[in-house]
Amino acid sequence: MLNKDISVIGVPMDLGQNRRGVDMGPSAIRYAGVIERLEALKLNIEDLGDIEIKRPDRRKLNNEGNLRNLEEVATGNENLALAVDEVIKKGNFPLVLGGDHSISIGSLAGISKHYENLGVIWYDAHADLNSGETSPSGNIHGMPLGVSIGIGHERLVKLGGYGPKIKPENIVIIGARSIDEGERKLIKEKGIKVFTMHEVDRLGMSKVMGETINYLKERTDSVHLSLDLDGLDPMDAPGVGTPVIGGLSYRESHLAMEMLAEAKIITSAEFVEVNPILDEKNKTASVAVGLMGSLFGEKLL
Ligand code: HAR
Ligand code: MN
Ligand code: MN
Ligand code: MN
Repeated sequence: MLNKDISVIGVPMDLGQNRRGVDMGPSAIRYAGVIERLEALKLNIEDLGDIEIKRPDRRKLNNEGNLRNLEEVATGNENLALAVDEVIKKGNFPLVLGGDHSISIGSLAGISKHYENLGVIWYDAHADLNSGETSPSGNIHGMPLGVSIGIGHERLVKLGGYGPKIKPENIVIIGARSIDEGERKLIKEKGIKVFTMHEVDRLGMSKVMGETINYLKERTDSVHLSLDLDGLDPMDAPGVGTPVIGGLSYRESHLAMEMLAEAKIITSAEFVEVNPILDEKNKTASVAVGLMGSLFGEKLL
């Protein structure tokens, strides 16, 4: 990792989906020792605390236009975008702790204007390329990557005052195994690079990451890592709202982070979808913290 100055931002957001508890993700990750773990690597860590997320009366929330809690999700993400923007302005590395994956909309709004050609690694069981038109659930946490390339509601696509944020060819999705029909179409139409579980099985994680790193080095000037804990297998990361069997292992995930650390290409990161209510003794938060350790250069020997 080139940047040794890290700013941690928590986002207690659960409005991008239906299940309670993911708003406690930042607390669970802090409790699992993220600050201490990174300090042990001789990095300069500041913890900016949590972004303010409104706590509306759940009974009054609606699902207008198949976009659940659109206004609340957008407002929270505007706050996050401002905070992330400040962190980059002062030259720090933003490390964002979720919260459901809708927070990627705010992260990318704060990050992408600082670079000509931001790349994104989307480590996830899902492609998160839905819009109100294609989503089977209306949950905005299934839409942030689509929003980033300009597909979806104006309120989200233009969040932070500009958009789209990312070029489709600057995206690499890793670990996908639950892809909706509309997402499949979009992947083909836009030529988005995806290593599904099939490719991970066939090539192995070492080759997948090698190809990912080369691909992004050729065309981007910075890379945001968006790591959804449900990218991992539910046996290793049970505390997530939308688990999908047959995922990336704990070891594969550490290897991926270690290779990113060696390649020194990551300039910002978020770890999302940790839900301590659904977890087993904070296992998923601990796994997340371990992966952050590897991403920031922790070695076994
Ligand atoms: N694709 C489904 C939907 O749009 C499921 C979304 C998955 N949830 C997440 N995001 N955790 O990766 O509703
Ligand atoms: Mn996701
Ligand atoms: Mn997911
Ligand atoms: Mn979820």
